Amino acid sequence: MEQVLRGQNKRLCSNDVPRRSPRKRTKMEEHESMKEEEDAFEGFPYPIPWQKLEAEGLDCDYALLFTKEEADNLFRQLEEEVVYSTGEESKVQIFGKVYDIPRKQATYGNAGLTYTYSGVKRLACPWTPTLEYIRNAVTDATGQSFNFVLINRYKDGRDHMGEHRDDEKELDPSCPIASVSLGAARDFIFRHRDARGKQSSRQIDPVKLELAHGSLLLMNPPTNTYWYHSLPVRKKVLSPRINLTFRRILVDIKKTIKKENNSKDPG
Ligand SMILES: O=C(O)CCC(=O)C(=O)O
Repeated sequence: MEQVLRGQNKRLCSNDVPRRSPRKRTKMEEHESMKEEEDAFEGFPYPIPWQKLEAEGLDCDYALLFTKEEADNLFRQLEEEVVYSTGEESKVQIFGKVYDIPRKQATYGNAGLTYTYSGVKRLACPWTPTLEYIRNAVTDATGQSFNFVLINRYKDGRDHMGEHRDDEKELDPSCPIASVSLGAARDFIFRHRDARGKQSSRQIDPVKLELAHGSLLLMNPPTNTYWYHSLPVRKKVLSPRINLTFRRILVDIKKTIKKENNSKDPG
């Protein structure tokens, strides 16, 4: 299960990725850092050292966005600020049957936005200061804007997420999905749509990576057309993890214009 990384051919592992460091650097470190910046993926406005992850129809970028200290603080702040769904909103519908989800979820974003997945419509709560801070850091690093975030909290390695694609019609298909991870490192697995199940039509190796504390994974188009992803159970993981997937929901332009016209003073 190997992934091809831009410019090198090595397995992606969270320890390989240099972090942004606030402490004073030695001359050698400065030199290394300048080299890293030169090697950084051109096209992203903030030159963090991205690693490319590619396979047939899969195009992802991975980097450590936050230092450990920053990531620890952000995790703590989110634990205070985020209010997770309860009742109907904390369930999913699969083939008409309603199930409790094996984790906690919350949705935040621009006013009035909704997102429907697994048969349940979710309304965005207003951005909190910490969510805005993280969203802005992701925008600085990628040049992409986001109007919505889905938050998943896994209390330990028993909480998980099954195989799925983020391919809902409401999502802007040209925008990557930006996944920020805080807390326990967890395995993340991509599986090609033609290589799922016993009756699969092709033999394509799954792509595995570990999502580290403070990391950012960009799932670029067309990844979510061809590849399913999951966060499997890992019983050895005893501590919590928060994952934030920043998305761009398509806003219905016609509805917005109609609303604006209706609210205009006729005089
Ligand atoms: O927690 C994760 O890393 C997975 C999140 C995910 O798959 C999703 O939000 O669609």
